[in-house]
Amino acid sequence: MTQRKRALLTGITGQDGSYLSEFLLEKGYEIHGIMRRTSTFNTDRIDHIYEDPHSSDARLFLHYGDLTDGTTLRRILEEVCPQEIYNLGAQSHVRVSFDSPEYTVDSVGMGTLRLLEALRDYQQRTGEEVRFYQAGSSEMFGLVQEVPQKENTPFYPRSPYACAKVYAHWQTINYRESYNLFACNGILFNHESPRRGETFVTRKVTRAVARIVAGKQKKLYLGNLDARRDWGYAKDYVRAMWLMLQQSEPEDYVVATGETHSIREFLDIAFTRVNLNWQDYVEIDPRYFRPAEVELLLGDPTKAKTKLNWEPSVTFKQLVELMVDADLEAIGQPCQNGNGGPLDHAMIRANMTSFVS
Ligand code: NAP
Ligand code: G4F
Repeated sequence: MTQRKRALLTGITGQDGSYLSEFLLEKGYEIHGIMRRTSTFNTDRIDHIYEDPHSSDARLFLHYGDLTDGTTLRRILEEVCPQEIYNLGAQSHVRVSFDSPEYTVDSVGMGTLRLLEALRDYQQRTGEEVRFYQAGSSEMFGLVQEVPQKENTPFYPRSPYACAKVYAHWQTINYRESYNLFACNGILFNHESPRRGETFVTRKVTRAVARIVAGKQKKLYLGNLDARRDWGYAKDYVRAMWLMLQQSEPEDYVVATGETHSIREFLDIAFTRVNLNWQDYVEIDPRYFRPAEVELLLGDPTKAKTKLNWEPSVTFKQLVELMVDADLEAIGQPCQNGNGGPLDHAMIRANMTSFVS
């Protein structure tokens, strides 16, 4: 009987970790995820696929660990003996990285190095190949040196987070070249979903739209509305991660849609979905400005399309609308994707009034 493949994921409780776990389970993998111990449950995104580990059918296992704790990472690697590692764990919020630069760099930069070191020793000792995926970011392009950005576009990081991702990127290449590791960098542009963290701008907007409709929120405070991002759908992007590790040679890939849109365009589609005008609700709060901003990101996914045969399946408008609909549904409001007609403007106003009173 052929043994099923085992994958080890850091960041399994995050947006991408949850989608990648679903994807790998469908492919027949056994999944081992590293999660942080927290005082309240942090497994919402994976609860639906979690099975009692005592069950003989269980294929998803969780291990307590932290990217800042190299001993534990090493121990888990030795225990699990995976064929593939996906390093998705990170303090991934760019604005927060300005407030907590040391911790961000420790988890993102040093965390990757700790994993690579553990992997290098493991592979040397056992002779078993373990394929490694590093979750790189378009933030590394920062003050962009070329439009659109490709695999060989020079980096110009503009935050502690992006500097740490650049460090992790080059360490991954360095370990590939020095120790013959099968290690790939995915340079992923922004990807979103209903599982996106609530403080990233897309989810902040779609969640606010639903709360405004439900009368639970009156205003939405945002920062720079002129920034442009290449936004795709997270489910598509985890497929690209897996594809990278199935190739004959380890290489680095840009994963993007090849379209860029401003926050204003995102707002337009999100509020129009519920027949509202965003200008009536959005206010600027300078505390959401960043000490250094990344104004424009636009990726060139040609290499991923040709070599991985990867394509995004969701358009920008579909992405915004599916996120709005999911947040409406979560808050118990009728959404646009069912058989109901457009939302009733009067009902929204009524809800607002009841909130105010
Ligand atoms: P996310 O939702 O913020 O998830 C981050 C994950 O990392 C969570 O599981 C989090 O655990 C975990 N984590 C945080 N600090 C950790 C630490 N010290 N040790 C171990 N785990 C830690 O991020 P995502 O959107 O899924 O992104 C996945 C990866 O891709 C990240 O590395 C991110 O930087 C990178 N990336 C994301 C995008 C994007 O647009 N989403 C684009 C490019 C690159 P908790 O649940 O306990 O917080
Ligand atoms: O949604 P954001 O916080 O995402 P950002 O900074 O682009 O980073 C995300 O994508 C990266 C890939 O390029 C990942 F590596 C990273 O881990 C993360 O997932 O902000 C997007 C833009 C920024 O220009 C920001 O200044 O939206 C602008 N923005 C305007 N108002 C805001 C807000 N961002 C946030 N988070 N909150 C606001 O109120």
